[in-house]
Amino acid sequence: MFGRLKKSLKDSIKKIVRIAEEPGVRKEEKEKKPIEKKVEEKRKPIEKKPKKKIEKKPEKRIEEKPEKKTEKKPEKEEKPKEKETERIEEEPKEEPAEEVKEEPEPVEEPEKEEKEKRGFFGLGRKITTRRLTNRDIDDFFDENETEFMTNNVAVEVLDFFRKNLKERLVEKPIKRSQASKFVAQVFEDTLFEIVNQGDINLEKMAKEKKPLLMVFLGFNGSGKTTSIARVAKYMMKKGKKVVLAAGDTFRAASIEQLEVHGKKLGIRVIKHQYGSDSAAVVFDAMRFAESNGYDVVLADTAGRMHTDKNLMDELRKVIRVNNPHLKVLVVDSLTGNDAVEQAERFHEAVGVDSVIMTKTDVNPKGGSILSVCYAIKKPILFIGTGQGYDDIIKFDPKKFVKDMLS
Ligand SMILES: Nc1nc2c(ncn2[C@@H]2O[C@H](COP(=O)(O)OP(=O)(O)OP(=O)(O)O)[C@@H](O)[C@H]2O)c(=O)[nH]1
Ligand SMILES: [Mg+2]
Repeated sequence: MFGRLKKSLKDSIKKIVRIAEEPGVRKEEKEKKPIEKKVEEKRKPIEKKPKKKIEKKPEKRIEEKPEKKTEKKPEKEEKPKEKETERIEEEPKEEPAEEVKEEPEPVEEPEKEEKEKRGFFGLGRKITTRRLTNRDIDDFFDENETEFMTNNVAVEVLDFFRKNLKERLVEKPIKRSQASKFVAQVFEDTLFEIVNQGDINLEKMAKEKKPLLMVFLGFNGSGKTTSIARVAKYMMKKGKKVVLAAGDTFRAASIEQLEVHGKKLGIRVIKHQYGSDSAAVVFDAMRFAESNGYDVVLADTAGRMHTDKNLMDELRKVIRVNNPHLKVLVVDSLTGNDAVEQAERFHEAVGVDSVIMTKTDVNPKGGSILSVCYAIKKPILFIGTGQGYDDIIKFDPKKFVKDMLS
Protein backbone atom coordinates (compact mmCIF):
# COMPACT_ATOMS: atom_id res chain seq x y z
CA MET A 1 0.00 0.00 0.00
CA PHE A 2 1.16 3.54 -0.84
CA GLY A 3 4.20 2.06 -2.57
CA ARG A 4 5.17 5.33 -4.22
CA LEU A 5 5.05 7.42 -1.06
CA LYS A 6 6.97 4.71 0.71
CA LYS A 7 9.64 4.69 -1.99
CA SER A 8 9.94 8.48 -1.95
CA LEU A 9 10.36 8.52 1.82
CA LYS A 10 12.92 5.74 1.89
CA ASP A 11 14.86 7.22 -1.02
CA SER A 12 14.86 10.56 0.76
CA ILE A 13 16.39 9.09 3.88
CA LYS A 14 19.13 7.50 1.77
CA LYS A 15 19.73 10.73 -0.12
CA ILE A 16 20.05 12.80 3.04
CA VAL A 17 22.41 10.26 4.57
CA ARG A 18 24.43 10.42 1.37
CA ILE A 19 24.56 14.21 1.51
CA ALA A 20 25.83 13.94 5.06
CA GLU A 21 28.44 11.38 4.10
CA GLU A 22 29.86 12.10 0.69
CA PRO A 23 30.31 15.83 0.63
CA GLY A 24 31.51 15.54 4.19
CA VAL A 25 34.37 13.35 3.15
CA ARG A 26 35.10 15.58 0.21
CA LYS A 27 34.85 18.62 2.38
CA GLU A 28 37.23 17.06 4.84
CA GLU A 29 39.60 16.30 2.01
CA LYS A 30 39.30 19.81 0.72
CA GLU A 31 39.96 21.19 4.12
CA LYS A 32 42.73 18.81 4.98
CA LYS A 33 44.70 19.06 1.79
CA PRO A 34 45.79 22.61 2.26
CA ILE A 35 46.71 21.90 5.86
CA GLU A 36 48.60 18.82 4.87
CA LYS A 37 50.37 20.75 2.18
CA LYS A 38 51.30 23.45 4.60
CA VAL A 39 52.56 20.91 7.04
CA GLU A 40 54.53 19.16 4.38
CA GLU A 41 55.90 22.44 3.15
CA LYS A 42 56.91 23.27 6.65
CA ARG A 43 58.29 19.86 7.32
CA LYS A 44 60.49 19.73 4.27
CA PRO A 45 62.31 22.94 5.01
CA ILE A 46 63.05 21.74 8.49
CA GLU A 47 64.91 18.80 7.15
CA LYS A 48 66.41 20.41 4.10
CA LYS A 49 66.80 24.03 5.04
CA PRO A 50 69.84 23.63 7.22
CA LYS A 51 71.92 22.24 4.41
CA LYS A 52 70.69 24.72 1.86
CA LYS A 53 70.89 27.66 4.16
CA ILE A 54 74.30 26.82 5.30
CA GLU A 55 75.56 26.32 1.85
CA LYS A 56 73.93 29.28 0.21
CA LYS A 57 73.33 31.95 2.77
CA PRO A 58 75.25 31.21 5.87
CA GLU A 59 76.09 34.76 6.70
CA LYS A 60 72.56 36.10 6.79
CA ARG A 61 71.39 33.45 9.13
CA ILE A 62 74.18 33.82 11.47
CA GLU A 63 73.86 37.53 11.48
CA GLU A 64 70.22 37.37 12.35
CA LYS A 65 69.99 34.43 14.63
CA PRO A 66 72.87 34.77 16.91
CA GLU A 67 71.97 38.38 17.47
CA LYS A 68 68.51 37.45 18.61
CA LYS A 69 69.60 34.47 20.57
CA THR A 70 72.47 36.21 22.22
CA GLU A 71 70.48 39.16 23.35
CA LYS A 72 70.90 38.02 26.91
CA LYS A 73 74.66 37.76 26.58
CA PRO A 74 75.31 40.70 24.36
CA GLU A 75 78.55 42.25 25.41
CA LYS A 76 80.69 39.22 25.72
CA GLU A 77 79.72 37.82 22.41
CA GLU A 78 79.21 41.00 20.47
CA LYS A 79 82.87 41.86 20.51
CA PRO A 80 84.28 38.81 18.88
CA LYS A 81 82.63 39.28 15.55
CA GLU A 82 85.61 37.79 13.94
CA LYS A 83 85.21 34.71 16.03
CA GLU A 84 81.73 34.37 14.79
CA THR A 85 82.81 34.34 11.25
CA GLU A 86 85.40 31.86 12.23
CA ARG A 87 82.78 29.71 13.77
CA ILE A 88 80.84 29.91 10.63
CA GLU A 89 83.61 28.72 8.63
CA GLU A 90 84.75 26.16 11.09
CA GLU A 91 81.56 24.90 12.54
CA PRO A 92 78.92 25.15 9.89
CA LYS A 93 77.23 21.95 11.02
CA GLU A 94 76.65 23.05 14.58
CA GLU A 95 74.82 26.22 13.63
CA PRO A 96 72.14 24.58 11.58
CA ALA A 97 71.65 22.13 14.37
CA GLU A 98 70.81 25.01 16.64
CA GLU A 99 68.55 26.53 14.04
CA VAL A 100 66.62 23.36 13.70
CA LYS A 101 66.05 23.24 17.41
CA GLU A 102 64.90 26.81 17.79
CA GLU A 103 63.48 27.89 14.46
CA PRO A 104 60.93 25.16 14.07
CA GLU A 105 58.88 26.32 17.00
CA PRO A 106 56.07 27.74 14.88
CA VAL A 107 56.40 24.82 12.52
CA GLU A 108 56.65 22.03 15.03
CA GLU A 109 53.51 23.02 16.87
CA PRO A 110 51.18 22.88 13.92
CA GLU A 111 52.91 19.71 12.90
CA LYS A 112 52.14 18.16 16.24
CA GLU A 113 48.63 19.51 16.15
CA GLU A 114 48.12 18.11 12.75
CA LYS A 115 49.45 14.75 13.83
CA GLU A 116 47.08 14.78 16.70
CA LYS A 117 44.17 15.75 14.54
CA ARG A 118 44.88 13.08 12.07
CA GLY A 119 45.88 10.58 14.66
CA PHE A 120 43.11 10.98 17.14
CA PHE A 121 40.39 12.93 15.41
CA GLY A 122 41.27 12.65 11.77
CA LEU A 123 40.38 9.00 11.63
CA GLY A 124 37.25 9.70 13.57
CA ARG A 125 36.27 12.38 11.14
CA LYS A 126 36.43 9.99 8.29
CA ILE A 127 33.96 7.80 10.10
CA THR A 128 31.80 10.68 11.18
CA THR A 129 29.63 12.35 8.59
CA ARG A 130 29.89 16.06 8.25
CA ARG A 131 27.38 18.38 9.82
CA LEU A 132 24.48 19.15 7.54
CA THR A 133 23.69 22.76 6.77
CA ASN A 134 20.43 24.53 6.07
CA ARG A 135 21.66 24.82 2.49
CA ASP A 136 21.94 21.01 2.26
CA ILE A 137 18.35 20.56 3.36
CA ASP A 138 17.12 23.27 1.00
CA ASP A 139 19.06 21.71 -1.87
CA PHE A 140 17.54 18.35 -1.05
CA PHE A 141 14.03 19.77 -1.23
CA ASP A 142 14.79 21.71 -4.40
CA GLU A 143 15.73 18.43 -6.01
CA ASN A 144 13.07 16.17 -4.53
CA GLU A 145 10.00 18.28 -3.89
CA THR A 146 8.46 17.51 -7.26
CA GLU A 147 8.70 13.79 -6.67
CA PHE A 148 6.76 14.16 -3.41
CA MET A 149 4.23 16.49 -4.99
CA THR A 150 3.48 14.04 -7.77
CA ASN A 151 2.68 11.62 -4.96
CA ASN A 152 0.10 14.08 -3.63
CA VAL A 153 2.16 15.37 -0.74
CA ALA A 154 1.08 18.98 -0.25
CA VAL A 155 3.58 21.83 -0.21
CA GLU A 156 2.63 22.60 3.39
CA VAL A 157 3.55 19.06 4.41
CA LEU A 158 6.89 19.38 2.64
CA ASP A 159 7.55 22.68 4.41
CA PHE A 160 6.84 20.97 7.70
CA PHE A 161 9.29 18.22 6.80
CA ARG A 162 11.87 20.81 5.76
CA LYS A 163 11.46 22.65 9.07
CA ASN A 164 11.75 19.45 11.12
CA LEU A 165 14.76 18.21 9.20
CA LYS A 166 16.52 21.51 9.69
CA GLU A 167 15.74 21.61 13.39
CA ARG A 168 16.82 18.05 13.99
CA LEU A 169 19.70 17.56 11.57
CA VAL A 170 21.44 20.83 10.81
CA GLU A 171 24.75 21.27 12.64
CA LYS A 172 24.27 18.00 14.50
CA PRO A 173 27.21 15.59 14.59
CA ILE A 174 26.02 12.29 13.22
CA LYS A 175 28.12 9.16 13.30
CA ARG A 176 28.20 7.46 9.97
CA SER A 177 27.30 4.11 11.48
CA GLN A 178 24.11 5.64 12.85
CA ALA A 179 23.29 8.14 10.12
CA SER A 180 20.53 6.09 8.48
CA LYS A 181 18.91 5.38 11.80
CA PHE A 182 19.20 8.99 12.88
CA VAL A 183 17.72 10.46 9.70
CA ALA A 184 15.02 7.77 9.56
CA GLN A 185 14.04 8.67 13.12
CA VAL A 186 13.44 12.28 12.10
CA PHE A 187 11.27 11.11 9.21
CA GLU A 188 9.42 8.72 11.50
CA ASP A 189 8.74 11.39 14.09
CA THR A 190 7.64 13.90 11.47
CA LEU A 191 5.32 11.44 9.77
CA PHE A 192 3.84 10.43 13.08
CA GLU A 193 3.28 14.02 14.10
CA ILE A 194 1.34 14.57 10.88
CA VAL A 195 -0.88 11.50 10.97
CA ASN A 196 -1.34 11.15 14.70
CA GLN A 197 -4.37 13.38 15.06
CA GLY A 198 -6.03 11.50 17.87
CA ASP A 199 -7.67 8.14 18.19
CA ILE A 200 -11.37 7.55 17.69
CA ASN A 201 -12.61 4.49 19.50
CA LEU A 202 -15.88 3.68 17.76
CA GLU A 203 -16.88 0.84 20.08
CA LYS A 204 -16.38 3.01 23.11
CA MET A 205 -18.29 5.86 21.51
CA ALA A 206 -21.13 3.57 20.47
CA LYS A 207 -21.42 2.39 24.04
CA GLU A 208 -21.32 5.89 25.49
CA LYS A 209 -23.57 7.63 22.97
CA LYS A 210 -25.90 4.78 22.13
CA PRO A 211 -26.96 5.47 19.50
CA LEU A 212 -23.79 6.85 18.00
CA LEU A 213 -24.64 9.01 14.99
CA MET A 214 -22.10 9.14 12.16
CA VAL A 215 -22.88 11.30 9.12
CA PHE A 216 -20.88 10.54 5.97
CA LEU A 217 -20.20 13.45 3.65
CA GLY A 218 -18.00 14.37 0.73
CA PHE A 219 -17.54 14.85 -2.98
CA ASN A 220 -19.57 12.99 -5.60
CA GLY A 221 -18.45 9.41 -5.99
CA SER A 222 -15.86 9.56 -3.23
CA GLY A 223 -17.15 6.32 -1.72
CA LYS A 224 -19.59 7.44 0.97
CA THR A 225 -22.29 4.82 0.42
CA THR A 226 -19.81 1.98 0.02
CA SER A 227 -17.97 3.13 3.14
CA ILE A 228 -21.21 3.15 5.12
CA ALA A 229 -21.81 -0.47 4.19
CA ARG A 230 -18.26 -1.40 5.17
CA VAL A 231 -18.31 0.48 8.47
CA ALA A 232 -21.69 -1.14 9.19
CA LYS A 233 -20.13 -4.57 8.74
CA TYR A 234 -17.15 -3.55 10.85
CA MET A 235 -19.41 -2.45 13.71
CA MET A 236 -21.59 -5.52 13.40
CA LYS A 237 -18.50 -7.66 13.77
CA LYS A 238 -17.91 -5.81 17.02
CA GLY A 239 -21.36 -6.87 18.13
CA LYS A 240 -23.07 -3.54 17.52
CA LYS A 241 -26.64 -3.10 16.29
CA VAL A 242 -26.55 -0.83 13.24
CA VAL A 243 -29.22 1.07 11.29
CA LEU A 244 -28.71 3.02 8.06
CA ALA A 245 -30.26 6.39 7.12
CA ALA A 246 -30.83 7.03 3.39
CA GLY A 247 -29.93 10.70 3.67
CA ASP A 248 -29.06 11.06 -0.02
CA THR A 249 -32.47 12.02 -1.35
CA PHE A 250 -30.91 13.87 -4.25
CA ARG A 251 -29.13 11.47 -6.61
CA ALA A 252 -31.13 9.01 -8.67
CA ALA A 253 -30.95 5.42 -7.38
CA SER A 254 -29.05 6.43 -4.26
CA ILE A 255 -31.74 5.07 -1.93
CA GLU A 256 -31.91 1.75 -3.79
CA GLN A 257 -28.13 1.50 -3.68
CA LEU A 258 -28.17 1.76 0.11
CA GLU A 259 -31.05 -0.68 0.32
CA VAL A 260 -29.08 -3.26 -1.68
CA HIS A 261 -26.26 -3.01 0.83
CA GLY A 262 -28.77 -3.20 3.70
CA LYS A 263 -30.28 -6.38 2.28
CA LYS A 264 -26.92 -8.02 1.73
CA LEU A 265 -25.77 -7.20 5.23
CA GLY A 266 -29.14 -7.76 6.89
CA ILE A 267 -29.38 -4.16 8.14
CA ARG A 268 -32.47 -1.98 8.43
CA VAL A 269 -32.55 1.15 6.23
CA ILE A 270 -34.64 4.22 7.17
CA LYS A 271 -35.72 6.10 4.05
CA HIS A 272 -38.00 8.86 2.76
CA GLN A 273 -38.95 9.91 -0.78
CA TYR A 274 -36.48 11.35 -3.27
CA GLY A 275 -36.37 15.12 -2.96
CA SER A 276 -37.40 15.03 0.70
CA ASP A 277 -35.47 16.75 3.48
CA SER A 278 -32.27 14.88 4.17
CA ALA A 279 -32.11 16.25 7.73
CA ALA A 280 -35.52 14.73 8.46
CA VAL A 281 -34.43 11.24 7.27
CA VAL A 282 -31.47 11.27 9.63
CA PHE A 283 -33.66 12.59 12.44
CA ASP A 284 -36.12 9.73 11.95
CA ALA A 285 -33.34 7.16 11.87
CA MET A 286 -32.07 8.46 15.20
CA ARG A 287 -35.51 8.23 16.80
CA PHE A 288 -35.86 4.71 15.43
CA ALA A 289 -32.45 3.72 16.82
CA GLU A 290 -33.18 5.26 20.23
CA SER A 291 -36.47 3.51 20.61
CA ASN A 292 -35.20 0.16 19.36
CA GLY A 293 -31.94 -0.16 21.25
CA TYR A 294 -29.56 0.34 18.32
CA ASP A 295 -25.96 1.23 18.96
CA VAL A 296 -25.06 2.98 15.74
CA VAL A 297 -26.77 5.11 13.06
CA LEU A 298 -24.84 5.53 9.84
CA ALA A 299 -26.28 8.34 7.71
CA ASP A 300 -25.66 8.70 3.98
CA THR A 301 -25.75 12.12 2.32
CA ALA A 302 -25.66 13.25 -1.29
CA GLY A 303 -22.32 13.80 -2.93
CA ARG A 304 -21.56 17.46 -3.44
CA MET A 305 -18.89 19.84 -4.55
CA HIS A 306 -17.84 22.28 -1.91
CA THR A 307 -18.54 25.05 -4.41
CA ASP A 308 -22.25 24.12 -4.66
CA LYS A 309 -23.81 26.59 -2.26
CA ASN A 310 -27.31 25.06 -2.13
CA LEU A 311 -26.07 21.56 -1.43
CA MET A 312 -23.59 22.82 1.13
CA ASP A 313 -26.45 24.68 2.85
CA GLU A 314 -28.48 21.47 2.87
CA LEU A 315 -25.54 19.65 4.47
CA ARG A 316 -25.24 22.37 7.11
CA LYS A 317 -28.91 21.82 7.92
CA VAL A 318 -28.45 18.05 8.31
CA ILE A 319 -25.65 18.75 10.77
CA ARG A 320 -27.45 21.53 12.61
CA VAL A 321 -30.64 19.53 13.11
CA ASN A 322 -29.04 16.23 14.09
CA ASN A 323 -25.80 17.31 15.74
CA PRO A 324 -23.96 14.07 14.85
CA HIS A 325 -21.27 12.66 17.10
CA LEU A 326 -18.98 12.15 14.13
CA LYS A 327 -18.93 14.02 10.82
CA VAL A 328 -16.97 11.67 8.60
CA LEU A 329 -15.47 13.14 5.45
CA VAL A 330 -15.02 10.52 2.76
CA VAL A 331 -12.13 11.39 0.46
CA ASP A 332 -11.23 9.59 -2.72
CA SER A 333 -7.46 9.23 -2.59
CA LEU A 334 -7.42 9.40 -6.39
CA THR A 335 -8.52 13.02 -6.14
CA GLY A 336 -4.87 13.81 -5.63
CA ASN A 337 -3.94 17.31 -4.64
CA ASP A 338 -7.59 18.45 -4.70
CA ALA A 339 -8.15 16.33 -1.60
CA VAL A 340 -6.71 19.10 0.56
CA GLU A 341 -8.98 21.73 -0.95
CA GLN A 342 -12.00 19.46 -0.44
CA ALA A 343 -11.07 18.69 3.14
CA GLU A 344 -10.51 22.33 4.03
CA ARG A 345 -13.80 23.51 2.47
CA PHE A 346 -15.90 20.79 4.08
CA HIS A 347 -14.16 21.36 7.37
CA GLU A 348 -14.90 25.08 7.16
CA ALA A 349 -18.53 24.39 6.32
CA VAL A 350 -19.45 21.78 8.94
CA GLY A 351 -16.42 20.91 11.03
CA VAL A 352 -15.09 17.50 10.03
CA ASP A 353 -14.26 15.07 12.87
CA SER A 354 -12.51 12.33 10.93
CA VAL A 355 -11.68 11.11 7.46
CA ILE A 356 -12.09 7.91 5.47
CA MET A 357 -9.60 7.70 2.63
CA THR A 358 -10.94 5.41 -0.10
CA LYS A 359 -9.51 3.67 -3.16
CA THR A 360 -6.07 3.30 -1.67
CA ASP A 361 -5.94 -0.09 -3.38
CA VAL A 362 -5.85 1.62 -6.76
CA ASN A 363 -3.68 4.55 -5.75
CA PRO A 364 -0.10 3.85 -4.71
CA LYS A 365 0.67 7.52 -4.17
CA GLY A 366 -0.45 7.85 -0.56
CA GLY A 367 0.48 11.49 -0.10
CA SER A 368 -3.18 12.51 0.29
CA ILE A 369 -3.26 10.95 3.73
CA LEU A 370 -0.48 13.23 4.91
CA SER A 371 -1.87 16.26 3.13
CA VAL A 372 -5.41 15.92 4.46
CA CYS A 373 -4.30 15.13 8.02
CA TYR A 374 -1.96 18.08 8.00
CA ALA A 375 -4.52 20.44 6.47
CA ILE A 376 -7.40 19.84 8.87
CA LYS A 377 -5.59 18.21 11.80
CA LYS A 378 -8.17 15.44 12.03
CA PRO A 379 -7.58 11.70 12.23
CA ILE A 380 -7.97 9.21 9.44
CA LEU A 381 -10.58 6.78 10.70
CA PHE A 382 -10.46 4.11 8.01
CA ILE A 383 -8.75 3.34 4.77
CA GLY A 384 -10.77 1.84 1.92
CA THR A 385 -8.81 -0.93 0.27
CA GLY A 386 -11.24 -2.34 -2.28
CA GLN A 387 -14.89 -2.69 -3.24
CA GLY A 388 -15.79 -5.55 -0.91
CA TYR A 389 -17.45 -5.20 2.50
CA ASP A 390 -14.33 -6.25 4.28
CA ASP A 391 -12.03 -3.98 2.32
CA ILE A 392 -11.61 -1.45 5.04
CA ILE A 393 -8.82 -1.00 7.56
CA LYS A 394 -8.93 0.95 10.77
CA PHE A 395 -6.18 3.51 10.39
CA ASP A 396 -3.37 3.09 12.86
CA PRO A 397 -0.90 6.03 12.75
CA LYS A 398 1.93 4.01 14.31
CA LYS A 399 1.51 1.13 11.92
CA PHE A 400 1.21 3.49 8.96
CA VAL A 401 4.49 5.21 9.81
CA LYS A 402 6.21 1.88 10.40
CA ASP A 403 4.93 0.52 7.08
CA MET A 404 6.06 3.63 5.23
CA LEU A 405 9.61 3.38 6.50
CA SER A 406 10.16 -0.37 6.61
N1 LIG B 1 -11.31 0.20 -5.60
C1 LIG B 1 -12.07 0.80 -4.72
N2 LIG B 1 -13.25 1.28 -5.09
C2 LIG B 1 -14.02 1.89 -4.19
C3 LIG B 1 -13.59 2.08 -2.87
N3 LIG B 1 -14.56 2.75 -2.20
C4 LIG B 1 -15.55 2.97 -3.09
N4 LIG B 1 -15.23 2.47 -4.28
C5 LIG B 1 -16.02 2.50 -5.50
O1 LIG B 1 -16.27 3.83 -5.85
C6 LIG B 1 -17.48 3.96 -6.51
C7 LIG B 1 -18.32 5.04 -5.85
O2 LIG B 1 -18.67 4.59 -4.58
P1 LIG B 1 -19.95 5.14 -3.82
O3 LIG B 1 -19.94 4.53 -2.49
O4 LIG B 1 -21.17 4.98 -4.63
O5 LIG B 1 -19.58 6.65 -3.76
P2 LIG B 1 -20.51 7.84 -3.20
O6 LIG B 1 -19.62 8.80 -2.58
O7 LIG B 1 -21.58 7.29 -2.39
O8 LIG B 1 -21.07 8.44 -4.55
P3 LIG B 1 -22.28 9.50 -4.67
O9 LIG B 1 -23.34 9.04 -3.79
O10 LIG B 1 -22.66 9.44 -6.11
O11 LIG B 1 -21.71 10.81 -4.31
C8 LIG B 1 -18.13 2.58 -6.43
O12 LIG B 1 -17.95 1.92 -7.64
C9 LIG B 1 -17.37 1.90 -5.34
O13 LIG B 1 -17.32 0.50 -5.48
C10 LIG B 1 -12.30 1.58 -2.51
O14 LIG B 1 -11.82 1.71 -1.37
N5 LIG B 1 -11.59 0.95 -3.46
MG1 LIG C 1 -23.63 7.59 -2.40
